[in-house]
Amino acid sequence: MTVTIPPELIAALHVAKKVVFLTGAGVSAESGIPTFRDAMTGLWERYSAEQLATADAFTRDRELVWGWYEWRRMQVMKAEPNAAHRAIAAIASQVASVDVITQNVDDLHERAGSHNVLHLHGQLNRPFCFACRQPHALQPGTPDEPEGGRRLAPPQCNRCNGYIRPGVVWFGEMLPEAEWNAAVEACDACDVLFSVGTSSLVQPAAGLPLLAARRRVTVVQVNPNSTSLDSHARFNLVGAAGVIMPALFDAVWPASS
Ligand code: BV8
Ligand code: ZN
Repeated sequence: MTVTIPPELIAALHVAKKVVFLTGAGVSAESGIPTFRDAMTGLWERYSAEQLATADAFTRDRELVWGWYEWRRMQVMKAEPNAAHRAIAAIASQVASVDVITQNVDDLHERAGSHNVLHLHGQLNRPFCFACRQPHALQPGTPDEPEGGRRLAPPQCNRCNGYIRPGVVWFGEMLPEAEWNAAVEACDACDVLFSVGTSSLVQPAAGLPLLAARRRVTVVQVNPNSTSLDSHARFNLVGAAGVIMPALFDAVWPASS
């Protein structure tokens, strides 16, 4: 599939001083990580992500929720960053300032070489105690397989004996303040904002590209499907991030590719 990058976008990136990437589950799709709203597969098909990604679900059935997150963490450990993660990391060596803001809880941006990634929704590899919030050090190596394929008892806190919960932000929970403020600041100051692989459904993250759009800076969406951002983006690059992002890098910085 040949990807055409609009010349105006190439020109904008040649002079950009500050580029922001807001990414969602779609940027990890080509690493084999199912997106958040993809039908929940296999063992989890009768649950919806929205149902399980809540403190309520953990209170009701901590072993089911811990088993789901450990299964996801194991998928990420077995996955590799894809060409989209790598292109985003490579762009950081071409532009004065790049901020990567992600809704994803995996570490694939970091493993592709991106630095200071802002995780708005937490991280799978940062669990903490549900009761006293003390961080919990995970055992090295791949997590246990959930027993019977689904349930796994969460570890307990060595300070208060409370149950350890996944290090993610659940629905109804506040986003981490420092990351949120840094993300707003970056979107308020950027010359170009890319929204890559997100359905633009979850708030308040979905509002970030609008901070750039209302300043009339260049907003670029990379997604095979339409989202509510379509009408606010100056460029809608329709397709897979793993195809479009490397093609964009080659079009803008041919000498470096
Ligand atoms: C909050 C961590 C303040 C957990 C996540 C009504 C009722 C109830 C709540 C609300 C409501 N209206 C608004 C809310 C608030 C709620 C919300 O937005 N709900 C939505 C569903 C309407 N938000 C919150 O609760 C947030 N907190 O508001 O706090 C507050 C506090 C107290 C009391 C009241 C308010 C917290 C939100 C964070 C939730 N946690 N994740 C976990 O991962 O398990 S969100 C979850 O969705 C993931 O992080 C995911 O990243 C994120 C967004 O989804 P996407 O990343 O976009 O993934 P998705 O599958 O949706 O889309 C993938 C996209 O990729 C698609 O567009 C697809 O086309 C594209 N794609 C596919 N393949 C590719 C591709 N693109 C490129 N290349 C490809 N190859
Ligand atoms: Zn504790």
